[in-house]
This record gives sequence, C-alpha cells and structure tokens, in this order.
Amino acid sequence: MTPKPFYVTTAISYPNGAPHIGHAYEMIATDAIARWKRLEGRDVYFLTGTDEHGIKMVQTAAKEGIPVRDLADRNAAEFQRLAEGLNLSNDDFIRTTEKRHHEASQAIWRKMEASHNGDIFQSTYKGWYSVRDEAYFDEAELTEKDGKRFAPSGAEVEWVEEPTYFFRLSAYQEKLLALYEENPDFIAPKERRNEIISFVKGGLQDLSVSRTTFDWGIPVPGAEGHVMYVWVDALTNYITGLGYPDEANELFQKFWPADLHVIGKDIIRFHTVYWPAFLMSAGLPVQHRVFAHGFLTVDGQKMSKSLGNVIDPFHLIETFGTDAVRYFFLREVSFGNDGDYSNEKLVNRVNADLANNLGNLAQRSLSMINKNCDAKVPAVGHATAADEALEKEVGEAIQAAQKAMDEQLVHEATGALIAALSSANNYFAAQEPWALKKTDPERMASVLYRTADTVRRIAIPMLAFVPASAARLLDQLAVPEEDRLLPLALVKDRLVTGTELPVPHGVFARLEKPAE
Ligand code: ME8
Repeated sequence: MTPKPFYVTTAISYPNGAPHIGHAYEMIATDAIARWKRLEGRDVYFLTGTDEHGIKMVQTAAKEGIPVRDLADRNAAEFQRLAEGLNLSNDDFIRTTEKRHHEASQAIWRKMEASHNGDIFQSTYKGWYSVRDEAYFDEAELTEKDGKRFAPSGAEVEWVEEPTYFFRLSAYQEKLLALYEENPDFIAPKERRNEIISFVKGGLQDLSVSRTTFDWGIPVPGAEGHVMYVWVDALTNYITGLGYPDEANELFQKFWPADLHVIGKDIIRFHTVYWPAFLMSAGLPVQHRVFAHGFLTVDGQKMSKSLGNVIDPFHLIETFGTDAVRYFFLREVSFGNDGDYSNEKLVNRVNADLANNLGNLAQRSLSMINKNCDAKVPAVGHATAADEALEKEVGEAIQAAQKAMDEQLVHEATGALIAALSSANNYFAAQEPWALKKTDPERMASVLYRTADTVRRIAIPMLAFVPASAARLLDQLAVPEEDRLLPLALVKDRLVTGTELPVPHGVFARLEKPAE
C-alpha cells in the first residue's frame, strides 16, 4: 500500500517588513512536520510564501517613499533567504503577486459568484477596519480609549464606508458547525476549537470582500475599480500552489485537500471560518486540519519595534547555527502555546540536549570504535538484560515521538527522543566499555555496537528537527541514504558489522552565551 500523500503549508507572511523570529518559528515547525512525514515514507508537498497585497503594504510603501512593488520584492526576497537559512524543505515558495495566483484568485471568485446561493453580491460596507490586522470588526469587539477605537489585537481601527462586494458568510453558519462536529480534529489545539465553535454559534455576518479605495490587489473579475479583500486572495494561495484553477493538475489531484495548515493563533478565524466557507461555496473540498501555534515573546516581553527587542532570525542563525536555532524552538516551546526566546535559554537547551546528550554519546562511542575496533562497525554479541532494556526504551521513544508528531506535538516528540538518549548515556557509563577493553573485548565491542546503533535509531527521527547535523551523524555511521527512514529506526541492530566508518568528528559544538 502506498502511504497517503501529505500537503502542509505555513501562513504566507506580509512582506511589509523583514521577517522576525515569529515567522522563523512557524517555518521551522512546519518544516519539521513536513520532514517527519517524508521520513514516514510519504510523498509530501510543503508550501510557504508571501502575502503581498492589501492596504498595509500600500501604507508601508508610502511611508518609505517607494513603490509598493519594490517593497514587496525587497522583503519577499528576505523571506526566501530566511527559508534557505533555516534549511527549509519547501517544495515551492508562492508570492501572491504572481500571475498564477491572480488567475487562481479570479477563478475561485467566479466560482463563489456562480454558486447556487449567489454567494457574492454588491452592497455598501460601513464599519471598522484594522489595517494592521487587515480585518473588519464589529463595534462590540472594539475597545475605546481617548476617542480612538482599538481591535482586540491592540491595533487602531478606522471607519470605512464604501461600495463593496460581499460574501454571504451568514449562509454558512450551520454548514461550518456541522464541519466542526463531524471533524473533531479540524481545529487544533482543542481550546481553539471551542473558541471558534462559540464564535460561529454567535452568528455570522456577511463579509465585505472587495475594496474600492486603493488598487494594490487582485482585480475583481468584471467589476472595474474593485480589488479583492486581501484575505480572499491570501487564503487562495493554498490552492494556487497546487496549480488551481487547473483541477485536473497532477499536484491538485494528489494533494488537495490540504492535510494541514500551520498558522499562528491570531489568524484562526480566517482559516477555520472564512476559508472553509469559501471552499464550500466554490464547490471544493475543505482542508483536513488547521493547527494554531502560539506567539513568541522575547525575554518575557512582547516583541515590538518601539521596545527595540525584535530579534532578527538571520542574526540568530549566524550566531548559533541553523540546527541550534531550529532545535531550540522545536524543543523549548510547547507547540500550540506561547513561548519565550532568550539567548540564555537557547544556549542552555542546545548544550544540554545536543552537545552533552546526543553529541556526547555519538562522539564517545564512535571514537572508541575508531581506536579499538579497527574503525569498523564491531560485532554484536548476545543481548544482556541491560541491552534489551535500552533497545526497548529506544523503540518506545520513537513510537512516542510518532504519536506526538501525528498531533503536531513537536516538543513532546523531541522530548521523548532526548529522554531515550539520556538513558543511552547512562547505559554507556554503566557498561564501562573502556574497562571492558582489557577484561572482555568481545563485550566491549557489543556495547559499542549497541550504543552506535542507538545513535543511528535516534539520529533518523532527528533528521526532521536538525536535518544537517543528524545527516552528519548518519554519515559517520555509514548509514545509506535509503535507510534513513522511520520504519528502519524502529528496527534495532541494523548497523552492518565490518562496515568501515570514517574518522569521527564532533557534530554539535558547545555554544557560548554571546556578550550582551
Ligand atoms: O498574518 N510569534 O501574515 P503575518 C509567533 N499574511 N508567530 C507569529 C508572530 C509571533 N510573535 N507574529 C506573527 C499574516 N506570527 C497573513 C497570513 S495566510 C493565508 C495569510 C505568525 O506576516 C502569524 O500568526 O502577520 C502568521 O501565522 C505568520 O506568522 C505570518 O504573519
């Protein structure tokens, strides 16, 4: 049986500024999920990109005194560079200003317009708009201070009155509630699901889906002067990426509906209310699942330009290295909850888990093999109770990691693997292979074999999290590319006795906390 294909996406970021660590975090986590699914042997498609239309882009460009397209080009390139710097395995990078995306957005618009309810109609929008959120708000959702009104995000709202097209969202209340009811895993984490269900139960108003006061957007087909509301085109990126409107396209056939949209908690409503409603209206299958991660703070504070604590992800990569940065976020932040960044936490976490735990085990066992076993995979002897206990624990840890990854609990998956490594270090210390060298060289060989095989078994799943470092470990164990798959991590004693091994070198350097 061929395993099911898997389509996963990040949100597409606004390139109104350079990427920050919130963006990097989402990319890293989604990449870990994509890589894990590939390790399962599945055919994966992973899409990320930039969301380039909307009034926020227009205003930022005006402030900088540059054409909005230049702003989009400049920052989209930075997001692409970040994807490379983080060693992302994305299959495509979509920019919403591309021609293919204009075509897809106009096609879905026409489908919604032609739907049997007549889901698109003309009227006049009168209400509040937050440029920073690119979102409309009801009066009741706002707070007031010094005569100004603010959205729940804290962004100031402005009063908007213009003739626009509307989407008949009100007609989808029951259908959406049925969708959540029939698919309990549609929204994760669970608390988010409850919030959305009560929001939808509270009643849905029709949504203004075009703008007439600026032109930086995708033209509404057949309606001069109207550009699409940025979220209509933004959400559509997920199908543009698969070749929509050509539904017969191989990618679309294979990968739609998406298995998983990974997004931040601030944009759940768009992904679990608007997007499924648009898809239903256009007669397209709805995505399977949306996972909302939390927000990152820095040293316990919200990141903001005025506090001057916005962290540049490129700087982190340069300072600590890609895998250290990836690992920190994947292990330290409980996926789905908010998390905090500090240099100190990163250094401590990476040193404890990667340098002292995984790196130490690999380096100690491999250098002993190099010196004492002719630099070849040693022979494995009869298993003692301690050997069996270790091998069982490693197998269970990989299974626990698999179970966690099935629900995107990335921090639990990394945690399970690291716990097994601690046991393996204890095993190595207790067996004292260096003492066995004189007393029982056969047993020494066997202990070294089992330790090295444990490194192999853990390094395979670690390919999802620290891909370059885990690959270097597997190179040192001479594990062939085609054997770097999860089902083979579950099998013990796969190293082939007598295989020549390269001279080992440390893969994880100990990090120093940078001077403030
Ligand atoms: O929302 N911590 O773009 P965006 C963690 N274009 N995640 C964060 C974060 C933080 N401090 N700040 C932002 C948009 N994010 C839209 C998406 S999708 C069709 C359109 C996350 O650049 C945020 O939650 O504001 C979102 O998932 C992603 O970064 C892009 O945010």
